[in-house]
Amino acid sequence: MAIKKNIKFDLPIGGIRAKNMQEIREHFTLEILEYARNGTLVKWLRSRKLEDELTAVQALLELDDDALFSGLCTVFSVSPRQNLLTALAQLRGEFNAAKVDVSPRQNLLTALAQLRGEFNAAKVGIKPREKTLERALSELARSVSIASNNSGLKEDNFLTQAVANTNEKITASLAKWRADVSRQQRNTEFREQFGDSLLVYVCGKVKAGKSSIGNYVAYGHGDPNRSIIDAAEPTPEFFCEAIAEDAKKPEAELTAAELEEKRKLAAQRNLAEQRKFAVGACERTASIQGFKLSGLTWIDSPGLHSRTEPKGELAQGYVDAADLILYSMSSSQPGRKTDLEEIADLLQKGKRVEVVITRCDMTDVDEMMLENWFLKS
Ligand SMILES: Nc1nc2c(ncn2[C@@H]2O[C@H](COP(=O)(O)OP(=O)(O)O)[C@@H](O)[C@H]2O)c(=O)[nH]1
Ligand SMILES: [Mg+2]
Repeated sequence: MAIKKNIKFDLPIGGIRAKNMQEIREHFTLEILEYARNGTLVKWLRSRKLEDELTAVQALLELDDDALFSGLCTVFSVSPRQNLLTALAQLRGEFNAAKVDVSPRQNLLTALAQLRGEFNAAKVGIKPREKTLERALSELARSVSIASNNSGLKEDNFLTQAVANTNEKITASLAKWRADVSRQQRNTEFREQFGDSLLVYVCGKVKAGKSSIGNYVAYGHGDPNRSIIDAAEPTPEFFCEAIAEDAKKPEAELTAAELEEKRKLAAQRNLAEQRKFAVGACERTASIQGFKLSGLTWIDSPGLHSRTEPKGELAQGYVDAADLILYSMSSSQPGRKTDLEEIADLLQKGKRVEVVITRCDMTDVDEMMLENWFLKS
């Protein structure tokens, strides 16, 4: 005959682990109902040898939830007032949890939806203005060239050299303006792929928490499971782009190492199809992943200074076109020399950079080792 073992265990309830009836009474919450239904309460009473209560609870199990709960209140001598207070405390906890869930990300989504509307409205007037600007620049260039060729002055006139110098300066300024305009246009064309949304580019070292932040913005969760992904509303649209030059060569021309890299890239692309960023992945492929959500395009760069750091034009294109660069650093190793150099470089390019410190919730192993070392010495 099998012997039933009644191993003692504490009942997690109302934020504590109850060892006796009094602790349950003082921390009584609706959790008790679930414990009664799934058999945990019966096991707990049996393990504590509380025979009378055990019999009473077993007799209640046929009842519906309301009757069962009020019966459990009687068994545990919980007064209706106490009952009310615990219900209120539980409600407050639920409100707080809901608040945490809704506020920052929901606010961001609302702001982004609004932003998309503003982008669309602004776009309507941009094309004609660009054409007007282009016409004015061509007209100016033509006038300068006519003026420089027809000054009407004799070659030995002392003003001839002054006019030539001035024209040279004007021509140089014009060339610079034209270069600025065409760079701006290239950015605009590049940006058109993103539906003119707010472009956020996340960079930082490998394991700095970049992908987790991206997933949080996309789904409200750092590493969402399938059900969170399927239920997401609005739905982020994930994409992946190869930036390694090798990725464009025909397979027959690739070396074994390049082929391997290409295979990894395909795996990475697969991850993009998973509709989230891979968290904790050791990035070894040069690819850029991102998602579009409402008025936002979010780009997750592979870690900077990683072995296959992207130096391609595409990565640079994203950086140039980005409205905001989030520079992520782990709180265990913030502000390393290379991080600061990278940030200084971005700031010099006139980019708006915000630093995000991740893993603030964690005690680093190094800190713990240091503490132990101090204790020992
Ligand atoms: N505890 C904690 N872990 C984090 C945090 N951010 C990221 N992680 C973990 O750190 C590891 C690396 O994160 P990941 O987002 O893949 O970094 P990435 O390489 O910069 O994209 C993963 O195991 C994450 O779960 C955080 O704020 N707190
Ligand atoms: Mg990552």
